[in-house]
Amino acid sequence: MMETALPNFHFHDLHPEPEDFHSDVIAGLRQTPRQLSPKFFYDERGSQLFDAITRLPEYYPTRTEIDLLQRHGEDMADMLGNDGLLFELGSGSDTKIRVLLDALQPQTYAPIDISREPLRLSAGAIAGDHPELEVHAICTDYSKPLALPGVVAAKRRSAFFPGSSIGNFDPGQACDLLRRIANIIGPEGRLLIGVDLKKAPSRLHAAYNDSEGVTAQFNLNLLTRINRELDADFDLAAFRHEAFYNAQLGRIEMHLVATAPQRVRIDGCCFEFQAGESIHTENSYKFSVEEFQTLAAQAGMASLRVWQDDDALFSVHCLQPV
Ligand code: AVJ
Repeated sequence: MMETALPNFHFHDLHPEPEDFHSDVIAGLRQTPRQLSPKFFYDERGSQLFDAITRLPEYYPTRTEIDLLQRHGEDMADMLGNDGLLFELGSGSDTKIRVLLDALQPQTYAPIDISREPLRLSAGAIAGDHPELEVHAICTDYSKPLALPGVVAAKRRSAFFPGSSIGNFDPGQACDLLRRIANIIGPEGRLLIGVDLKKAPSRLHAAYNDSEGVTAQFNLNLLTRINRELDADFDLAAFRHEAFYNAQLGRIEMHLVATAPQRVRIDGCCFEFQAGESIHTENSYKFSVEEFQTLAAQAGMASLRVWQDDDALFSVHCLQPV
């Protein structure tokens, strides 16, 4: 591949366990209620579908966050500082980092993602377009403890964690993840993090039940991936997408609901589904500014600045370990 020949592009494959998918799926489907991790959505097709979601009229987070980065990029760059090392967690799409790189001039950009080929492509393209930037792409699962390659250890460090991906984690896990990020960036480091805000449930509902059914395809693609990679026989026509706002827990929940009783085989294991039984595939927590500041404080981070749009749809926080 041409990108790998670029002198400023380095790819560190930390080989996120391929067996994880197999055992996580089997273990998750054996639980009551059944569940699958949203980190598995992003195979090639899933990443394409997520990209399509970000362009939907109902899905406000991506365009609102990009607009915040465009409007306040200089302010953000002032908070993060130039010439250092910028990590990015879960860099599925490169649009946001490109906007940030227009304002910020880091010496090194180190995107971390579990999806190997999309990471290679987007990081390689950035290296090609920014010959002065050292790009160290790191293929690993950032939801697990990180052992980062030595080449990216030194220097003034900051991290960029856009998209409200933090909302995928339960509060306890989110706190652990923020703590790990704080350890990676160190006491002088800064974290720029996108956080989706609480708002009218109808607005949230529309964002996860789009009229074109793209979110439904994205959710159902998880079963397609299991069929292909784990030698399973899910009948996709027998599951439907469900997404709703759980106000008590402050989160959107996505489920795949069996529309009829059925039996599914996954690599020799048999699973029986009753009609109406669901597989919980994703949580997407929503925060007020104060709620997120409280969470950050529990992880040992202080919120130095918060940017939000005029309609209070989305926020970007700059955090620092305390
Ligand atoms: C990538 C986790 C931020 O929760 O909004 C979009 C994923 N799921 N539509 C989100 C998603 C359904 C997205 N995050």
